[in-house]
Amino acid sequence: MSMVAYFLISILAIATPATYAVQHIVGDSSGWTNSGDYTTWAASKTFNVGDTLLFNYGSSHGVDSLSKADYDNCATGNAINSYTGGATTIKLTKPGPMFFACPSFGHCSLGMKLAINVVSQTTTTPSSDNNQSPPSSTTPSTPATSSPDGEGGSTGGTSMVVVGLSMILAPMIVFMC
Ligand SMILES: [Cu+2]
Repeated sequence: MSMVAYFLISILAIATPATYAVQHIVGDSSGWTNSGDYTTWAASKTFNVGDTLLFNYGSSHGVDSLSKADYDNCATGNAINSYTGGATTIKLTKPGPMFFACPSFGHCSLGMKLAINVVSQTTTTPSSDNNQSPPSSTTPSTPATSSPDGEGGSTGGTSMVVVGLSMILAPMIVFMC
């Protein structure tokens, strides 16, 4: 039973970092309103790739995904995406900045706008792979230069077989005696 528990805990410990995702409720319990301060709200959060944003709002509001320029100018006419319905979930699929505002007239100017920066939890993994690539590309040249020693390698292999056989045979001889 304890082995099973240990096994399950081991799996969880391995699986958890990969599947760990947070749902950020914009504005927390206050939701997405024209009296919120989303700069302060976002400043206290870390937004990772794989996390989600949940906007909860009343029927007089909406959520537009905007470019930075349109966000800065509260110009919601060119929205990348527009969402309505009172509960909008947006998955953070890639690292980088994201900008949102309410398209209702005047709401963005009142502060109903949100800018976040999405960061990748796996940023260090690709760079370490890149670090490993150059050594692996130089590795094939090493056997190429040592190929003239191939005969020495084969005799080494033969002696290894002899050693291996003697290691098997010696106990057999001892056993038979
Ligand atoms: Cu609004």
